Amino acid sequence: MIYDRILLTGAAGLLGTELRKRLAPRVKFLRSTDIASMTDAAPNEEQVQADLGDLNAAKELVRDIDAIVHFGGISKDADYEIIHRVNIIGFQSLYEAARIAGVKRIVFSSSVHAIGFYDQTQTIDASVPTRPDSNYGVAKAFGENLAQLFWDKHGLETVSLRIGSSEPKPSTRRHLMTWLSFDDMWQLVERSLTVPRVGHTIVYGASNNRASFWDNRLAAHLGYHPKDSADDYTDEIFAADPHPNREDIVNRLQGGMFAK
Ligand code: 15L
Repeated sequence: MIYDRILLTGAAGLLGTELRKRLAPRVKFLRSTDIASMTDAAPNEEQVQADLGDLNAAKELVRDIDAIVHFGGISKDADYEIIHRVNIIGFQSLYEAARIAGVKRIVFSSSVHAIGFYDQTQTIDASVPTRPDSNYGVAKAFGENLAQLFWDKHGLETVSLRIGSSEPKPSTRRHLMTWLSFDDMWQLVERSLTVPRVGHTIVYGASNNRASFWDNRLAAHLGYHPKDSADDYTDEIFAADPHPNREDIVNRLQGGMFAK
């Protein structure tokens, strides 16, 4: 990796916990932050409990930081007021604080839900217009746009990871297309912090699943080569759901449930 001092937001979450374990041994200094408390700090890790919605808190968090791995915020759909405070205002505060502090790069956990209204039969790349499926998806699309603005206007680089379903294992028909293993999720973050120049790159976050509705050729410069595959779980998933209703939005749209 080309950065020594990393801020990880959302560090107490499901993916944040995976990232803390993997980032700490590979960097000089890791500052992990979350609104929830954390334990078991690594020797080179500082843990800070903070609310991302506050610009002053964000300014403290980014002090002496080279790159940010931003996995913080609300991770499900919610009322617009909540999403607005945390995922929009909080996001903007973090970028503004990062710009002022001279942070070089941000790896942003965007989501399938920024494009969730595309049909599962369509193959899309990163150049298609966003089609959010929820308040949560609107905030992710906002985040990608803000990242683009900060690159164009201020030279602050971002890799926006449009993460599908990053879970210990795939468990639904949709996951056969959207699943992203934790190892592949880590590979995406590691590549995003290693490649010398990314500008603002949008990449789809899925493992090497045979069924896929995403084309990552526009992000080929990241050198992301997923190793895992949801295909290994096909029998299990078909047995649990032998006759999916094709009319149901969950089985029709890329965003699944969030589009309901
Ligand atoms: C997401 O963006 C959510 O954070 C996660 O909890 C899953 O629901 C995932 O999308 C998904 O759509 O599978």
